Amino acid sequence: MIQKILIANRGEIALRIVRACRELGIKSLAVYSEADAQSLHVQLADEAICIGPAKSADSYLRADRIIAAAELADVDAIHPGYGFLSENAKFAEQCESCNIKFIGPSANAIRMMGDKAVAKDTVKKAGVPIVPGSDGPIDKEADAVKLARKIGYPVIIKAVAGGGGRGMRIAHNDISFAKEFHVARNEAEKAFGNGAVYIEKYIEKPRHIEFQILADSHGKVIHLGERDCSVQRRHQKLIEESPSPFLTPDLRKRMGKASVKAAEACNYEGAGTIEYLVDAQGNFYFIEMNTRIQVEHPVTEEVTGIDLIKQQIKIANGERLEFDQSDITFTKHAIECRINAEDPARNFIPSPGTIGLYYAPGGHGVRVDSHAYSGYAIPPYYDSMIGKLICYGSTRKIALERAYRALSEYLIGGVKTTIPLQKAIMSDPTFMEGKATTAYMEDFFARTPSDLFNT
Ligand code: MV4
Repeated sequence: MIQKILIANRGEIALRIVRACRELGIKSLAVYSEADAQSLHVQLADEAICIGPAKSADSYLRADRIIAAAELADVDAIHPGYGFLSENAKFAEQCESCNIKFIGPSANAIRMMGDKAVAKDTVKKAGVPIVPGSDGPIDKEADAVKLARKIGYPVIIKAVAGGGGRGMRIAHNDISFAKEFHVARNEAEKAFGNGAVYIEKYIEKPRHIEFQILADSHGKVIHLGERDCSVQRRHQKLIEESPSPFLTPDLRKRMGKASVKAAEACNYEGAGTIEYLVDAQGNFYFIEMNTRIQVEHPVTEEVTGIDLIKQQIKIANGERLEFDQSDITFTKHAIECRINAEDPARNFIPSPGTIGLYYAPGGHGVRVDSHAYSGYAIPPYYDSMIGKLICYGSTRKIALERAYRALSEYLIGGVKTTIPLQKAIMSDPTFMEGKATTAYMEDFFARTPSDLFNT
């Protein structure tokens, strides 16, 4: 029985896990870097141990120090949150070898889904649609052109060692293919020290839609619906919502079934997310599986009423899921706006500093997951996200209006934030009509005067 959990993370997700532990009557141990000594999760956890200097490489990424703290405080489990070591198979194994439960899937599932080629092969065998393309890396231009013709232009050339949008080139015909193929290989070699590339059918202006999965250790797997994460800037999600304004009930059912099959194919345990690209015709293609809880998990929590962090802990405790697929209802609409301490007037570079006046919005249908407070010094060493505003209601229109109202109330003095940008998006007709694809932000910035979100 898990009685004490070490939280191997920081910021709002560490606070989120402290809160879930508190409600479950489980003790929480916060680990923190010297830069986070005044962070809220340190103050609210039952116990706290400093594991090193500010730099993540010397603290939050130091598996040895985290496990030493776990042993010192005699914890039963470690919750990795997201980022840092949350998808590090070796760390998961180290926890298990020290008889500490890693709250997440097996190291094997992390490893399988962490290798893009193995992940695609695994889900393809389970009958999940993947983007048509080369079977792994392709290095002869003649073979590549032949395949490009077979797939049908346009095609996208991706670096094997790339990811997150880095090392991608698009070709529209044989002529451009020859050029882009070599450019992609040279850029990959320079950027990642690995020039291997693969090709796929290019999905034009796709939506990025992901499905939340929950799987217990007794073989039961269910899905908790989707999150539309198409509004991204430079591959960083800005807004996530559920349900997707684009999915039809039939498409939702088919994608939900595919997601459960993907999780079953890797003997998944815990909370996981299957990511897809969806084209304008409603074809969906697997891109990757995330073997961790995600930043945007509150969107699913507010739509389904299920506390995902508590579920992770219960599953790690060996408990059976207490619901069936038929019990999962999608009666609300939720929208999450990520609040980053970034300066829109300076191309959204991080804007660390000390928060002055701080007032979080509230009222019906408003949730704020944040570790910010008045007087908090935002450290410059970590991700610039300082909170998440989740607004929900019985319809998308209510959720949208509520988000705009809540953003208008949200006061964070002393630092620049993305609040003005979020307000501009919430009142943008294209977004309000549910027409945003992954091409939306580029189009938004091209047509929106910057003084609308630079205030
Ligand atoms: C694609 C694509 C279109 N066609 N693959 C970008 C990062 C990585 N997650 C996958 N990405 C894409 N892969 C094919 N075959 C378009 C993107 C893409 C994208 C995907 C999801 C969310 C935002 C995106 C922004 C630009 C491009």
